[in-house]
Amino acid sequence: SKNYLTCIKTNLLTILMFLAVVFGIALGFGLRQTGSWTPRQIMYVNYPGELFLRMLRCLILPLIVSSLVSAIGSLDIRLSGRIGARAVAYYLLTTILAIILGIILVVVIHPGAGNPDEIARSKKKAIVSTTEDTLMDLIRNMFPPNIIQACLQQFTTVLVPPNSVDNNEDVDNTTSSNMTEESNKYDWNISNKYSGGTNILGLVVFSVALGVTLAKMGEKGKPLLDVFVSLSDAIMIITKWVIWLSPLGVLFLIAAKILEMKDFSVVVGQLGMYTVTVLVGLFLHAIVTLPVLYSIATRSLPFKFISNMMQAVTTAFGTASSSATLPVTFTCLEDKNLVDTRVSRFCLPIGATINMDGTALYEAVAAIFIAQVRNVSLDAGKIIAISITSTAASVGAAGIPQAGLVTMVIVLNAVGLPAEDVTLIFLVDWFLDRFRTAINVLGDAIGAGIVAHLSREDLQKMDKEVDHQQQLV
Ligand code: DAS
Repeated sequence: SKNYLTCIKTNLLTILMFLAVVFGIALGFGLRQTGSWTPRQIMYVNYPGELFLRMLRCLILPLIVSSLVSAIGSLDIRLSGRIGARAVAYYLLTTILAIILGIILVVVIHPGAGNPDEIARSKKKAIVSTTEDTLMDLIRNMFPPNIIQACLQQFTTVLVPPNSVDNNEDVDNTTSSNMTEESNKYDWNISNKYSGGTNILGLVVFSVALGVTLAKMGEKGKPLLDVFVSLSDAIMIITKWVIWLSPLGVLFLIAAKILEMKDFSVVVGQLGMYTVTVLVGLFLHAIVTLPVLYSIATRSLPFKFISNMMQAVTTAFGTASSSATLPVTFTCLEDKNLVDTRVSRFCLPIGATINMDGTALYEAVAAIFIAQVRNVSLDAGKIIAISITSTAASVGAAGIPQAGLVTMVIVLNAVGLPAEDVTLIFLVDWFLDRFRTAINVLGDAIGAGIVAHLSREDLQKMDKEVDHQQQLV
């Protein structure tokens, strides 16, 4: 009954989200009938949505840092170093394979064929960045000069909207800070140096380092680790609140976007192709990448193992939440696939938090799709930046509905795309969330199966030690 309660609660959110999208579209079209809207008026319609987006951005920093530090810090390096190492190696491998698959598909299918007016706009402001510039910038920002300053910068971005001063444009004080008359639209592009996006990457590197350090410190690191664990729980609760607000935010964001949009058929066509791209990617990852890895690692066919997990996969699809599905994932893995509980109890909670192949693939595809729609050219350096930040975004995303949307802002910021462009994919996010969550859970389960198989000698050794201890007593 608890599962069904969660299921209804989560579906309530999805139903609200769906209604918000429908009413947002209706409101947008309704307002368009009343005549043309000035950018300032559009800004007023968009304002509630802007507040919602800033709440999301406010959460990202503590969400990423606390979930990373608490998840990695809890890896009990001493007791199960080898199991932990195998689990983390599997998580990184499958996440990177998912991202590569996603990038190949979104470049080949090219769902976001450039809008004519976007092409004109981007030509005007094309800032040529070469691959090495981006890579140098990326590496430089992995180690921000001062972590505290990076944190403060991130929060000031959220609390005090900066004037979007581009490198080559003076802010014209007569118009409001974010209006640029000649482009005759609300200029969303809050320049990257304010957004703190690149600093988030640096904070991810710092968080992993801190997590590993705390894990190695054992008892001495426990007080600080406990702080991060409770911070992570607290942020998860706040994230849930904000996500409950998302229908309201989405309604106004979509209405404003529709008021602003000119050529519809292009956008609807693009979103359709984008959805197909993500679904094809998730499907291939589920029927090719994961089963092949399982067969290579365990020298056995994956069909029985995967069919035993189907109840968990469908629960994940229904709840759109890896965390809510955990009880079912445990049952399927331990009772049906007979995976050693020492491995499942270790891998599943951490996997549900940091191993999200579906989300990683989705973030990479979405970022490149938005760049295509904006007709922003992405050089190899930016593609690498998207890969790294998509990994970080999937690791940092909580196992709750629409978590991938919250951390999407990191990926967009890292390549200088306006965070507000998340609205382009709101229409389909609640739908795709189910599929990527199902893949996340399948990936966690297959990971636990592989790690258990590869660790059987270690587990037998642990058993012998325990028996030996018992004989001594
Ligand atoms: N819904 C998240 C999960 O539970 C995934 C996501 O939002 O991307 O895995």
